[in-house]
Amino acid sequence: MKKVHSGGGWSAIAYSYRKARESGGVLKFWRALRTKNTCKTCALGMGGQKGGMVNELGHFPEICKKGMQAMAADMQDGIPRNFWSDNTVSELRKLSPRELDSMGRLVEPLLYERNTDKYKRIEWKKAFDLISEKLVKSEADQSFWYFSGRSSNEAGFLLQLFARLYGTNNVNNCSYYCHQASGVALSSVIGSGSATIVLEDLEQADLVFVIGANPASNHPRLMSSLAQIRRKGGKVIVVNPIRETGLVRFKIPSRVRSLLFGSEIASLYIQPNIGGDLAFLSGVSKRIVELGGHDVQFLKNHCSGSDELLSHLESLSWNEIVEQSGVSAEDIDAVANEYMKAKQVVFSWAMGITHHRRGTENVQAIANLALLRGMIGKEGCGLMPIRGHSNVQGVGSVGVTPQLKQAIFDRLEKDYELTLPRVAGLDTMACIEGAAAGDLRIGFCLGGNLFGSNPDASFASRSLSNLDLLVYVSTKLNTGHAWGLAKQTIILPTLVRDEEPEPTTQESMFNYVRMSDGGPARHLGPRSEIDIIATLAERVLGNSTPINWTEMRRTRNIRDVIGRVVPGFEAMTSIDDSKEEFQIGGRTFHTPSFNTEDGRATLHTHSLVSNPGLAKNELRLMTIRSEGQFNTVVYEDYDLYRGVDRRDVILIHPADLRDLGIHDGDRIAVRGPAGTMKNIRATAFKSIKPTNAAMYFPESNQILDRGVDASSRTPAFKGAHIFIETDRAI
Ligand SMILES: Nc1nc2c(c(=O)[nH]1)N[C@H]1C(S)=C(S)[C@@H](COP(=O)(O)OP(=O)(O)OC[C@H]3O[C@@H](n4cnc5c(=O)[nH]c(N)nc54)[C@H](O)[C@@H]3O)O[C@H]1N2
Ligand SMILES: Nc1nc2c(c(=O)[nH]1)N[C@H]1C(S)=C(S)[C@@H](COP(=O)(O)OP(=O)(O)OC[C@H]3O[C@@H](n4cnc5c(=O)[nH]c(N)nc54)[C@H](O)[C@@H]3O)O[C@H]1N2
Ligand SMILES: [Mo]
Repeated sequence: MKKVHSGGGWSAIAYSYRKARESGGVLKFWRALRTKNTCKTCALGMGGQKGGMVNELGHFPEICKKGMQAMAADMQDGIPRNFWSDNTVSELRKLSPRELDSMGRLVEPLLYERNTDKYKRIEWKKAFDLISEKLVKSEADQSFWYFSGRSSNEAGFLLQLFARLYGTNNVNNCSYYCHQASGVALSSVIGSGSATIVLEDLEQADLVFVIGANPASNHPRLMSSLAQIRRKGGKVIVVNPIRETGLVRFKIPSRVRSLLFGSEIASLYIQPNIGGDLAFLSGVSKRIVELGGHDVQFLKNHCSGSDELLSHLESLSWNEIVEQSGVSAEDIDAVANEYMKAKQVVFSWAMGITHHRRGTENVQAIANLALLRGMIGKEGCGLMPIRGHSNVQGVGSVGVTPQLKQAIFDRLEKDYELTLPRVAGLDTMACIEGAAAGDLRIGFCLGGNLFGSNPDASFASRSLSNLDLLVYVSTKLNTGHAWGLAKQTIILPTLVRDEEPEPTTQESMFNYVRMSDGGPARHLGPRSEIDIIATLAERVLGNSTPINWTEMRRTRNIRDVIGRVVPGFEAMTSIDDSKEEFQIGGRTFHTPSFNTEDGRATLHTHSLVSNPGLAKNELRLMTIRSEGQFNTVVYEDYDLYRGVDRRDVILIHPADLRDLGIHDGDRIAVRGPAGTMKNIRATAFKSIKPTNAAMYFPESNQILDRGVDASSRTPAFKGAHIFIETDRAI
């Protein structure tokens, strides 16, 4: 497949046009995109009350191919009735993630029972009967509740409240496999777990670091901000083991000049080894201090731990830094010099930083670098984790975490006279391990693909198969519905955001809360998430609990409770009348006074543990997203920007192929810590740093082990070591 020379551009536009035609006509598609609903894909956020494809600063059109892909997929026909009688689960298992998604929308409740090997269609009433009877008979702490980040604040809040009043804190969301390390690290530094900036700050910056993230594919609208910064003479430093085409050059579809000629993105492109960031970031910090570029006054007035950090940096040896990061001392010096020249600096990062055993420390090291020059707590600079799902931050804010924030807990107990459980709840990995150990019997998944998002796929499948009952509230089929099956598995079909009968709200990664109007359902059959949750709660708990679940069917009533109990969400109580979207208070810092007890930011020191080097045939492996997928949902098999036209590949530098004695296109086996994948196509990829390799998530999850970052419990999806085996290829 021919590799394109820039991201975005005409190919993105032509693609969008094709998707529009497929989904029933360009006009119909355009109208769907322009409704007052929040974009369904990434957490950069757009749409809502300002209209579809509009950002919080009012810019239009904000074009994103991902949003279009998601919309077109939701506009598919329903899965035909005879599909379920014609196909067994064994047959579903033969389908790829792309094939499963393109079967269409789920429109009827389905029941799978292990002895049958088939899903059968059931009535809603039967589904609710089965689930509520099982819940009533079981121990609450033998259940767990997993949430993806697509659902609304209202659905997230209501379901976690139901789970807790039912009696368990085993409540968690996909963030535990995503940005949890960022949340834990940021809280340890500034006492608040999300971005410290708003979109306007980003656009004012004169230097932006993009570390371990590929926004050209995964957050395309961020590219217009980066291009804009470059156009005004600012700089962008990219840190990534892969030279990603779209981070080198990107054609912004909504800007004529950029569309014709392309915009340069990276002014400096640093390629560390996978997992080399901690050493690299420590190296840049060390160099800043050597050059006297640190802000002594800021450290003295606004930070704790600076003496320890400065002496620790001094003690690090340059040999160690260079060897462990894979970045030369000259390159580190160049980065330090750029940083010292800049006045307003934003640090952004994503999964290349968090998906490691030292993910939390990686994020703390980014914060150290920022604090050394006083780049948190003033306009135009700060920290920006580039978050995943469109409402992953929102569900976390409103309480979808094992432990509720103390303020939410207290207000629910005092103001609403509720008694909430006190036993510590389980995070996502603990739920999978708990199910495997037989401690958990029931699972309930509000969206997502819990099976597909797990490392060590065969363990995940075995673990879920131990459950008596697993409920999926889903919009479309995914691999979880074929491989993540309990003794009884029920799929409840649900409406997507722009089909909700009542308004809902979502929170972007800039802590901005938007409101979606919802809209007409495209299919008869699916029910709204709120309706499903309220019905179950009514049946299991009844309206005698202090919460009246029947009233909670009105999303406005849920917003009222959220506004009263969740700190920073006060404006929720009036949003139905005012329609005013809002910035959550107390999270963005334009003065250096932080949410910690003493108002100071904390610097952390990190030891560099020397790594043993690579054995023969051994490479470092990262698992990544292609341009044509959204997590476990694959829309296209090709990866346009990387020039790869299939997914059963491992991307390896040509120099490594030579050392391994193999050729581009050869079939090999890849042995990882939890398994071996055979019949993988070795693919020459000169954009990756030698000794590093990449495979696609979720297919490669079968070879990854369950190792997690100790502080945040985020799996090391990008921290595996693998062996290339040529003798067991097929
Ligand atoms: N189109 C699309 N958009 C998405 C998603 C999607 O699947 N598809 N998913 C959404 C979600 S939930 C998320 S969390 C985000 C994910 O967004 P990203 O984090 O951007 O996605 P990834 O592909 O997992 O990895 C990003 C980059 O990390 C680099 N990388 C890997 N290991 C390392 C390392 O050790 N160090 C450094 N410096 N870099 C490394 C890879 O080369 C890759 O370019 O995107 C969201 N948006
Ligand atoms: N190896 C490896 N593994 C990874 C990663 C990696 O980079 N490498 N990334 C990790 C990350 S960052 C994440 S976030 C997780 C992804 O974790 P998840 O969020 O669990 O997975 P998704 O694939 O996004 O879930 C897709 C499904 O959500 C359902 N859905 C879509 N819209 C809606 C809706 O509006 N409501 C409801 N109820 N359901 C809906 C559809 O049925 C769809 O099939 O995977 C993690 N796993
Ligand atoms: Mo994510």
